[in-house]
Amino acid sequence: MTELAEKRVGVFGLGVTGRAVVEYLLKHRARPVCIDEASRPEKLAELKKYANEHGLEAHFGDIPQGALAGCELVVTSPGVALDNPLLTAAREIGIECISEIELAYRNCPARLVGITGSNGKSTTTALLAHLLSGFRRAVAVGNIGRPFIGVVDEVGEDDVVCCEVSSFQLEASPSFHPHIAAFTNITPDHLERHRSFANYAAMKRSMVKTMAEGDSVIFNAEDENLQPDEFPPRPVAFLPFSSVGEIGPPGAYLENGEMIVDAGNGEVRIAREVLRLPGLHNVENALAAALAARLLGAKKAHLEKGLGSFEGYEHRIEFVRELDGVRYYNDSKATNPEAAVTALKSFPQAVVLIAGGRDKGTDLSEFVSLVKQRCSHVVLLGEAAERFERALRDSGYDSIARADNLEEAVEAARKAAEAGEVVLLSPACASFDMFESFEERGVLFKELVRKL
Ligand code: UMA
Repeated sequence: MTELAEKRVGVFGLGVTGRAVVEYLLKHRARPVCIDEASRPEKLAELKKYANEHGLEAHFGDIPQGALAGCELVVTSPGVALDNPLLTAAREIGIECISEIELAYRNCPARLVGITGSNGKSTTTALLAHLLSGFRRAVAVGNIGRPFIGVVDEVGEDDVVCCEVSSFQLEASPSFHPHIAAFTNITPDHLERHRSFANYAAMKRSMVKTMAEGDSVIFNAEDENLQPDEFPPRPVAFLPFSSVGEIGPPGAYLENGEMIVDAGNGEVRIAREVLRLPGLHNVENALAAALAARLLGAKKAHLEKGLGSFEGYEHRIEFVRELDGVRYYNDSKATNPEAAVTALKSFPQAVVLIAGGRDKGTDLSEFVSLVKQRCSHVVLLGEAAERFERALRDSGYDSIARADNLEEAVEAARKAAEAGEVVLLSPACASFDMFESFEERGVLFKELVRKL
């Protein structure tokens, strides 16, 4: 437990994470000192309103260098890079700077599962909580959109916290210790922050650094970056999963239309078709979640019922509506090219793709190749539009339109799509050039599609 009463605690960033931290600190009688570097006037006005309503000491916009000087602890938001000058200055004068998930971990009595990877981690997190909730109390938190700190006071020792963990959150989490860690896959993402793929992959794998005897690491056996000898050495059990071929025991795999799951406590077989989510990537997510669920006591009946009733995750290949024989899907959560590739692979029909947003500078070769194979037309928007268009045209693909905003993009996609085709928003980019979050982008897309 962190003793917080009467302590001045810095809160860096007042987004979803920072606000949950503020509420926790106030409840535990600490004195939050909030800083946020936002500069847009509307955002500043909204931050000031929040700070006034909660009676907070707060500094916004251009923050004075010593703003955090009197704090005993600083809790940072994931979007704030560790080398931010204000954080560096705080560390230089001996102030501990930690992530929100670290603060939550230090104060959480529940069993903890950490789920990370470049893609599939939100679905796996939501699915695991769903599987567990058939027989014990479980919550899905973390990068999925609900901060971990917000549930710490609600859970007990017998509950399970399923925490989706991003590489950003791991940066300032020295003692964060899941009892079970699951890794879906690692492909290049967030290189603008981590500078190289090697750094990014190592940051992800660092989630196991505190794990101990009796703990388990679930990993995708087909991913060369997730082999056991790539991880920091720890005395843990490694449980592989594979959608390609037999593995283990212990392990989980797909064979002849069956998902075979053995976490070292007996084999369970479940028909592939029980799972309602499309695509092989969702089989992988299900295998990972099923292994974790078995370790936490799920029986065959719990898995069967849970896998069969899971509807998927909002903003991830989410069906919106059918109009004039065209099916519209919202995949706003696809914030990198690999996620968009996965989405494109899950449709047998031709796709009119809406893509673009804040560019992360990642490699586009596989994305370009999938667009050429699967897309009848592409509508590009946002900061990335230029680079994406160049990459596509250089490869000989030229059924491309540009849109200034999402409304125009939806309209252009509607005009281009023919009956039997799919219109898919799968941006392959972050949303922050035009939206507050991928959720806001997805919600607007659905609204626009429903109005067509
Ligand atoms: N800010 C600064 N200085 C900075 C950066 C941000 O002052 O250098 C301020 C901004 O002005 C803003 C606030 O900090 O007011 C935003 O903080 P944030 O960017 O950490 O965002 P939150 O709203 O707290 O949302 C974060 C995650 N955002 C990021 O990692 C960028 C959300 O993941 C997560 O759902 C939420 O915490 C709850 O845990 C989003 C995401 O894109 C979905 N994640 C990446 C991904 O999935 O690929 C990692």
